[in-house]
Amino acid sequence: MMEPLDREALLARVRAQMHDKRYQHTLGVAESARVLAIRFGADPDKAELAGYLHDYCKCWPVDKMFEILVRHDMPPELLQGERELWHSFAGAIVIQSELGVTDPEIIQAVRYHTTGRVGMTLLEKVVCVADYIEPNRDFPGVGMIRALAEKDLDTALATALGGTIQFLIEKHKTVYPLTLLAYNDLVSRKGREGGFNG
Ligand code: DGI
Ligand code: FE
Ligand code: FE
Repeated sequence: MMEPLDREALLARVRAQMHDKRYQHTLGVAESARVLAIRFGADPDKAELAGYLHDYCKCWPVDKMFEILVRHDMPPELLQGERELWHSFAGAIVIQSELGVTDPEIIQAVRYHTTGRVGMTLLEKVVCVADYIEPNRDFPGVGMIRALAEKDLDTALATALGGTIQFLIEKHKTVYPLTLLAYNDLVSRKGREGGFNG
C-alpha cells in the first residue's frame, strides 16, 4: 500500500515528468479547474488535483506510453490512432501505479480529459474545460470559450470540442470516435433542454 503524497511531493513528481512550459500549463489547469469547480459545484480539491495530474505522461516517449496501453488491453482504435490521445489514457493508469492515486473520479477525469466521453461527470467537464482555458492558453477562439465558461460549462465544453473537431478536420487528421460522441452527447442534451444560448 502506497502512502498518499502530500501536495509538495506530488508537484515535485509531476514537475520531473515534463518540461517547464508543460509544467506551467499544468499549474494553470489546476488553478482554472479549482475556479470552475467552485463556480459549478464540483469538488475544488479534486478538481485541482486532477489538474495537477492530467498531463502527467504528456512528455513521455511514445514507446513507453504504447507499452503501458498494450499491457492494459486498450482498444485497437486507440493503439492505431493518433498518438496525441495516448497521454490521457496512459496517465490514468500511471497515476495509480506510480503515485498511488485511487480516487476513481480523479482517474476518470485524467482518462477523458483529451477526448471527453458520453455522459461526462461534472469533474470530467471541469478538467476538460480548464485544459482549454487555463491562463497560458492562446489559440483562436479561446476568448469565446472563456466567456462561455463564466456561465455555462456544457456550452463551453461543446464549443471547445467542436473547435477541436473542426481543427482536426481542417488538418485532415482523424477524429477519435469518443470525441465525436462526447460532442454529440453534449449538443443533444442541450437540444432537449431547449437549445444553446451561446
Ligand atoms: O495535452 P494538452 O495539449 O494540454 O491538451 P489535450 O490533452 O486536449 O490534447 C490536445 C491534442 O490532442 C491536440 O493536438 C488535439 C488532439 N486531439 C484531441 N482530440 C482528438 C485529437 N487528435 C485526434 N487525432 N483525434 C481526436 O479526437
Ligand atoms: Fe492533455
Ligand atoms: Fe493539458
